[in-house]
Amino acid sequence: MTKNAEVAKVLKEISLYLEFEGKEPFKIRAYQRAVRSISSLGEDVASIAERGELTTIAGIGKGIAEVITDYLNDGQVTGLEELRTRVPIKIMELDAIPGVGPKTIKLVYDKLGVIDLESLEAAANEGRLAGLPGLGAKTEAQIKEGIRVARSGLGRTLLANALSVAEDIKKSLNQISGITQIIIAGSVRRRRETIGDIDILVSASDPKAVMDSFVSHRDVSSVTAHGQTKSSVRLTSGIQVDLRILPEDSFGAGLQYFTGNIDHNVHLRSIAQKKGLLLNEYGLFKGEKKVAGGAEADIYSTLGLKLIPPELREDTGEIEAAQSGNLPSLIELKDIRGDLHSHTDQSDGKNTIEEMLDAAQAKGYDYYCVSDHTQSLTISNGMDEARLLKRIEEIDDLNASGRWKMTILKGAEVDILSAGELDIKDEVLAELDFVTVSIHSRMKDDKKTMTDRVCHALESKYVHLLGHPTGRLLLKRPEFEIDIDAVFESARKNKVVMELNAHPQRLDLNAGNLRKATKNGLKIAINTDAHYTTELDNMQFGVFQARRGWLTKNDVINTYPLKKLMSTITK
Ligand code: DGT
Ligand code: CA
Ligand code: CA
Ligand code: ZN
Repeated sequence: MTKNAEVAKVLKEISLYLEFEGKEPFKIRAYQRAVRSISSLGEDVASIAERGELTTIAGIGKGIAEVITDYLNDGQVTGLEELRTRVPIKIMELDAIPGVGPKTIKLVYDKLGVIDLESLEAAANEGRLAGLPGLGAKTEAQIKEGIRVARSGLGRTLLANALSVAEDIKKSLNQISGITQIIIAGSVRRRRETIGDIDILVSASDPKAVMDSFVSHRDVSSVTAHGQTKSSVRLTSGIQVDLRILPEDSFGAGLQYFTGNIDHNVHLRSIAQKKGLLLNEYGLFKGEKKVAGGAEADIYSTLGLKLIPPELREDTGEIEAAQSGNLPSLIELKDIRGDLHSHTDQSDGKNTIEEMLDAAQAKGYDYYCVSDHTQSLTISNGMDEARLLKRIEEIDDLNASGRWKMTILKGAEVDILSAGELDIKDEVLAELDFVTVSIHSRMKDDKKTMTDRVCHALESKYVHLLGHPTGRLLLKRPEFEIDIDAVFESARKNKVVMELNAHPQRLDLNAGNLRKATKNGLKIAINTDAHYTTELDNMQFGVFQARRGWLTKNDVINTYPLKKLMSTITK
């Protein structure tokens, strides 16, 4: 699926330019829709293009299909190249700043000649934004904060994108004969939410063949290093990949070292020192003698540690836990028995309820909750009470039909209004099996307002789950201001479960908050929030994040059999 993210990025850039130039809204929306559609395709867009079937993709008409073909042919889109020449701004970089969109970009370009993040930052620091029409001191301050957020994420890629790229490269390298080991290390192996670069480790009898194949992979746009033991390339998607060849008897030590993170490595090295040993990427040594190095597990066991799952290796207590034999037994994907947050074409999902249920059944789930949006989310075609009641009847019929072996749970993702009220009446909420509440509006509320609002919503006795609790979108939108400790306390009192939203761009709660939540006695539900059948696959990213948050099977309610699940959420 390596071309999808790239094509989506190009279409996104075109949509930004169209908006920048004040083109017709329908045209802009068409591109935006195409971006969403391509990003969640279950198949490589290049294969679909090869079959000449681009226009069968939802939201892709003839015009956009031609643009995609143009890009796939030579990595360029003629019209986009013209735009970039005529208006030489880094529009994607600027748009990635929270609070900055095409209209602001146009304004600061026209008035101040701002072309990239750096020149925008200079203008903001000199107070030149505040004087512009429609831009006050407050917006200027917000943009400054946005720049800070954008900088911290600059050059990083979502794990989901990096992982699919890395696995694609691994697959093609695996065809070379004489490869004995190949592992994706670094932050990808630790399943960090975002990835700086991809680190691949190989052990092979013919290193030269591996390196030659690597630097000539079809997705490589430039080669930064091409050596015997290390090569680095940049892909057309902009992602950098390092490949290292390790001798067989150092592979475990190299794997340990290049998995990281640095803090974990430094701590491990100090433990080695205390034992009179030396640890580096070639092995664990006592004087001249190598006492471990071929297998990663031997490095840890020789240091008196249980093998630490890569997701925990951040030096946040995992080394101490490994010393005392208290490492958690982490949740696994196979433990998941159902999904408790999903959408259909009843609101803003793209598939029918039957299609979603077929896809959920194919996952082998015991239960599946359909939870479309409610009325105040008008842009998502949210349901009012009448529609929701009709949906409830429909699900009763679907359950009775026996067509699906799993239990279909009646749910909704109910909007939390400005003072924490819910936008569906209690009598109707009472008819649902599982009620999720979420914030989708007024995300700029101050901390106290937002905290009170969420806590108030959790007090409703019909509420079971708080959806995507901090509202962040990775590399795009920071968490909203909220006192998460107060929310956890309210959730504990009111027996409300916290969501770990598995969407690769959300992964909300984050790892630290997950740990804190379970320490506070809360339960978690890992949900995909799927809007397409293919998005049910995102469950794996939720489980990765859960593991980074030290969660065990028992912490997560959708590992429970249905009966236990229902009794756990009953108030
Ligand atoms: P990233 O690429 O920013 O998402 O994060 P990582 O963790 O993949 O970092 P990267 O690619 O710079 O290096 C891969 C691993 O190599 C890192 O997790 C730990 C190890 N490493 C790199 N530099 C050092 C270092 O100076 N000291 C030690 N002890 N380990 C290092
Ligand atoms: Ca890396
Ligand atoms: Ca690296
Ligand atoms: Zn949702």
